Amino acid sequence: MSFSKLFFTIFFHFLIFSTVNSIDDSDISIDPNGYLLYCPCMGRFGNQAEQFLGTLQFAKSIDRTLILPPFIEYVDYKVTFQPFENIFEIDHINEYHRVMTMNDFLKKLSPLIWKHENRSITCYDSRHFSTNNNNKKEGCNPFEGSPFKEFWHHLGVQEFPLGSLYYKPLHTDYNYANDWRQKFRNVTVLALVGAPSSFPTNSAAVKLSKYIYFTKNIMEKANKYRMDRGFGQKPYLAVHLRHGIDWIRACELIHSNPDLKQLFSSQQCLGDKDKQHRWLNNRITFDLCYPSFEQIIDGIKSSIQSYNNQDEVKRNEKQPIQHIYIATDLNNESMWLDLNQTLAKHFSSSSSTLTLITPTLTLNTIDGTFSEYKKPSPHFLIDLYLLSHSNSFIGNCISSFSAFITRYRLYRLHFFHTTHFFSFHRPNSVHLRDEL
Ligand SMILES: Nc1nc2c(ncn2[C@@H]2O[C@H](COP(=O)(O)OP(=O)(O)OP(=O)(O)O)[C@@H](O)[C@H]2O)c(=O)[nH]1
Ligand SMILES: [Mg+2]
Repeated sequence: MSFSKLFFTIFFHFLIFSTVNSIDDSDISIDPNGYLLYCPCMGRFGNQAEQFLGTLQFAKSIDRTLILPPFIEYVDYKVTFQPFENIFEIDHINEYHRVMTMNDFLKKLSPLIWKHENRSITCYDSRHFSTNNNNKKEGCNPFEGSPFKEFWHHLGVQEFPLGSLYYKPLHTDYNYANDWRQKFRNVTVLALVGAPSSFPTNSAAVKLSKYIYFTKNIMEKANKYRMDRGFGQKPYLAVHLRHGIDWIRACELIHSNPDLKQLFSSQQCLGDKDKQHRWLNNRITFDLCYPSFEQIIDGIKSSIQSYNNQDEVKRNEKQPIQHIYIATDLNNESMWLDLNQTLAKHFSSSSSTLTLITPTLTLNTIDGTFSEYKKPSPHFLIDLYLLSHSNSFIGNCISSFSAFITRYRLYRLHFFHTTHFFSFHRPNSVHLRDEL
């Protein structure tokens, strides 16, 4: 073949290949059952992640493609957005139900099926914000309040010309699926002002955690951080300590409501109405929310002992845990020094030493020495990943951030025996294991 012939053959192939590719990209089919779009406008990551599961279950029950919203994050009190697909893999979620990224929807579908003039907004009933009766505007008022306004503006939506649709008296619950299908059969893109899921969500939705996979990007960042902090390849206990001032204030609710049966994500420990949860009558105690220093020490001691007492560890087939990773909403260095000192006393008879890895200090129990880690504290997603994948974990029964980790460990990784909570012992009689 002459050079010019070869050149044209290659050029031709390139032309065909690139054309096919571009056809593939733009050839996006439209779901005849329509789409579900919503603002994850309630709470921070833990709440949004839990309501995502309820919403996914709901989207399947009404048989619409779910458009994946970004996660809303508050950085220095400013609303910011993290595309869903930057955090979690969408292919695995697609195994359960049809989903698409917000980006794809806005770029490829919105110009076809969600043009400006076709947009309506849906809510349960009129939402009023103004305290002044004369200013009360009927409707979903989707731009009222934060992060509502920022969310729709982020999508490039300034207006819903078709106005508000109400779903009252229905509920955003899969048991009402048929009514939803009927009622909104003519609405191609059902845009909801908030997540169509309760919080906390139902126990069937909790199990959808098995479709949650972190992206390679998050995994690599977390593993790099782990190497940087000197415990790459080492087994570790990860603890989630919530003790910031806002958290303590939230825990105070328990003192003022002694009969409280549910608070935030307490169902991860105390169960819901599910028959399997026979410890339902357990009351919420302050210690579950805000464990004392002694309870933190007890939790760490018993988790390490139960891991290191395994036969495989004793036979040297598995390394013992010698690293404790502390993820927290408040980096309290004096507390880390106290923890290190107290753990040193408790573990003085064992031959091994412990290393505590906190956001800014790495401490050693053998001689109380510590070094400073001068780089920025980890982003909460790094903490989330490292807590989720730790060899042993201790969480907070009330925290929805902990609840993400608990669900992920139980339903995705099947880490039952190494998932613990501060100040709480799951009764042995109740084992979720059978259903995993
Ligand atoms: N980096 C980091 N941030 C955390 C940790 N725990 C909590 N946070 C931050 O605090 C937020 C907690 O909010 P949620 O995710 O809703 O969890 P929650 O436990 O229900 O807390 P509240 O919203 O305060 O009720 C997270 O989104 C993080 O920004 C942690 O261990 N590490
Ligand atoms: Mg929360």
